[in-house]
Amino acid sequence: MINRHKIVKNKNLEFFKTLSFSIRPVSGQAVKIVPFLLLSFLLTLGSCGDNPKKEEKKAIEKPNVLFIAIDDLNDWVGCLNGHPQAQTPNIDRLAERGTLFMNAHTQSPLCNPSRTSILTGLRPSSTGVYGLSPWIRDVDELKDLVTMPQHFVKNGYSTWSTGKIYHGGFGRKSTDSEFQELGPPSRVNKRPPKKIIGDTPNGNHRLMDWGTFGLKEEETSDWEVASWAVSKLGKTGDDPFFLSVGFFLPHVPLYTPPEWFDNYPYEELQLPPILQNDRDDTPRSSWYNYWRVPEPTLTWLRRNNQLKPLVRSYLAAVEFVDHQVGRVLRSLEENGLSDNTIVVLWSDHGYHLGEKDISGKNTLWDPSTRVPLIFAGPGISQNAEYTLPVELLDIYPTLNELCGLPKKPELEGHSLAPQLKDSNTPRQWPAITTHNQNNHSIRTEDWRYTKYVDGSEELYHMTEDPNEWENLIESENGRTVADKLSKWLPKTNHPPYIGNGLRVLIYENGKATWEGVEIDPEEPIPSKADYN
Ligand SMILES: [Ca+2]
Ligand SMILES: [Ca+2]
Repeated sequence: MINRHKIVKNKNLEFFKTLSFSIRPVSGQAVKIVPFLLLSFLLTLGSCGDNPKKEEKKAIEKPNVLFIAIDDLNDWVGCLNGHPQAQTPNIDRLAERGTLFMNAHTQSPLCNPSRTSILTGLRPSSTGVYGLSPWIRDVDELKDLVTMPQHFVKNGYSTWSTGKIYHGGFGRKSTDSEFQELGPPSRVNKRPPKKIIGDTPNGNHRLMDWGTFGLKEEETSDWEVASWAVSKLGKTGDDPFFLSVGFFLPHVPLYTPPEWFDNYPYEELQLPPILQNDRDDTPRSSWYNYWRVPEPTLTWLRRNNQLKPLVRSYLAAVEFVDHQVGRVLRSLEENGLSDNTIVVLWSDHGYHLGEKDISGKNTLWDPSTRVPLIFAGPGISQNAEYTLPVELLDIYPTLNELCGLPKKPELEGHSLAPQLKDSNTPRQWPAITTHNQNNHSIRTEDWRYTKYVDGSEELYHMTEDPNEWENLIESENGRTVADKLSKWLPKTNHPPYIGNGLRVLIYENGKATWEGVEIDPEEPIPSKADYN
């Protein structure tokens, strides 16, 4: 069993981590798409899935799907042991009545590319979607992809969605056809009169805030989202349904009602494991995907006494969102739907709260890549844990198989149905996380091997060093292990779409360009920059 924090009870170590944020407002200007290679195989996706006739559909017993997404939730979940104080009784209960993946990883440590990958079933390196844009329907090469909910509609399901499923407002325009019915979106309903933590680096982003003020549960967006889902579950109709419910917390700003902070008094608060000078053995290019981001570095958090408030606010937000998940799961139960509904719960990526000198995401280490993934429902083993690496990319083919939908061979993940039946079933693939073009990380049970676009590398022994503190690439056997793992590096490295450029790294001729601005080779790394 993986337990990054268990090993780290050494008193000399500092504990922490940071929150995650992933949505930046998309600028008003139209997204400019630069068409690159035409992947004709992607276009063939549009022709898949015949609509079964009504009578045939009734003859096939199809389970419903409750698809629960949580934004920026790392492994600080009770059943994942990511933080000793994390309290998530409802998610833990769901894990007990299903199969919990202890080693699930995102395909990209950022909202838009991760969600695009989950919902299209394709890797970021295959689609070229790496940044906070584009929306797939704005790209000629991708606009005809049949996403997971569309595949369900084609096969007789009613599809409803509320909250954040695609990134930002993607898929929610009246002209979009991602879902048949939409509930309330995710948003920040109520803010304090001014930011609680004061000005933050790199533009004082308004989402970059946390803490408590007079906020009531009913005033939060996640409460609205859960309430809409609860009401839908009370009137589901005859067709099988695919209901997606996307929660926003623990994405920043971490605003939850004051009572949710009670379980985490400062005197007892445990910080995550942090090693002084941990980044000394990581390459400069490991910073390139985190060059000028609104999420504060550890340096800033310490200087401004914000590390503890951040950890506390994150834990409170995790417990709050768990409570909303519980409301939805209770409604499923009360409406007699639990026995015929596959529940899948996932987060789009993790979040650092101080580890590796940063807060936020955008990295290729476990705090950014490891996520909760739970399946429960008919035919799924109960109280089971699966320990080998799996990918969020696997959700689409898994649901296809569990619901008896036509296979889509072009999907790049692998169905987890055999592992859901028997959690001892082996699996031969590692989990692969990509951030921007040609930065990949390969995660096996024992190892993490990362290769950045400039050729620099990292290697960690995950079972002996779960905090990824010692880069073994220069060690005696490091080369041999790395060479063996490098066979998994994706061969396709689709160029990025420029779009609004947010969180897009371009690397050409030895020069790195972050969000359209070239990185000066002399510029200090973010944790040592003046603004921090
Ligand atoms: Ca996210
Ligand atoms: Ca280190």
